Amino acid sequence: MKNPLPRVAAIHDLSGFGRCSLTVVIPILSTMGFEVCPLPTAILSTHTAIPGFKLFDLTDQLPGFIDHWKSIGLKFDAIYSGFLGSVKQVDIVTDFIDAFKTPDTLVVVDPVMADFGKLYVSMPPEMVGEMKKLSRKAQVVTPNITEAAFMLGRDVPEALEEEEVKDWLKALSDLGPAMPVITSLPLKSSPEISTVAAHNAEDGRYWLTGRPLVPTQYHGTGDIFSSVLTGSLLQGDSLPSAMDKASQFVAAAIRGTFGYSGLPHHEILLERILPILNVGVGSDNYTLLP
Ligand code: PXL
Repeated sequence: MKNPLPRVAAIHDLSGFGRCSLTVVIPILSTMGFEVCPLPTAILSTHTAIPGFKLFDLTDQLPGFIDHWKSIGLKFDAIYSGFLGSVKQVDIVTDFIDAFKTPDTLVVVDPVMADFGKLYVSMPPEMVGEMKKLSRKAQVVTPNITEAAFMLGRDVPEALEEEEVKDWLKALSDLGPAMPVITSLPLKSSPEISTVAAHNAEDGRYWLTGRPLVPTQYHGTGDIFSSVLTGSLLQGDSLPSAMDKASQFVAAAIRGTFGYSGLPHHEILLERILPILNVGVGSDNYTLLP
């Protein structure tokens, strides 16, 4: 019998504290109606922005887990990868995609490795080339502007003109993924907006959306964005609708957290906002880049 719920293989780390990766991927995709099968890449005490974090790398365990999944004939409607525990895991995830992808499988690679112009502390510089390699396997990639710059070998820009945004997206799609989506994009014409831009190489169109910037930074918002985007695409939404829903949800999550004082670790109060994924966020608000 066909699985009554679409199934997602979620290849991310499990951080015990700090609401990121699997602790946001699972609740978001479950709330959106999907069965999530986590393939943990590493187990951490907290995400790597909290000093003193402990990381247990699961590289050597992954092949055995994957072989077992193969032996029981598991099938996936989507494969969605994020934070990897080692450079070696790129080949493992590549093999996983080759083994489990069918013509109907959505493959999303979030090349989690950097933000605000810098690699995360656990990331070796070789991860940049490796994530670029992995992106070739995906239909959708979701780098933030720092990750996009690193993957393209460009400087992290202060701000971009709309024409330049198109060039960045085209360059990313030339690496392989038909649908690159860049988050936290600084747009010259809208400095007060946290902009998201996307391209669909299959129809040649470019899309923009965004929400007003809130003067603070939270961890895990990229993971929240990519998870909602993945869920929305699996629900059948178009690329601009899906990126807009994800942008709206991240904005709602930030606003639902920002009003509180005394939250020392800059994490999103996800559980307060999850139910709106079921009632639907507001109407679409995206524009076509001419
Ligand atoms: O949110 C991205 C992310 C995921 N997983 C771990 C991280 C980070 C960002 O810092 O440290 C472990």
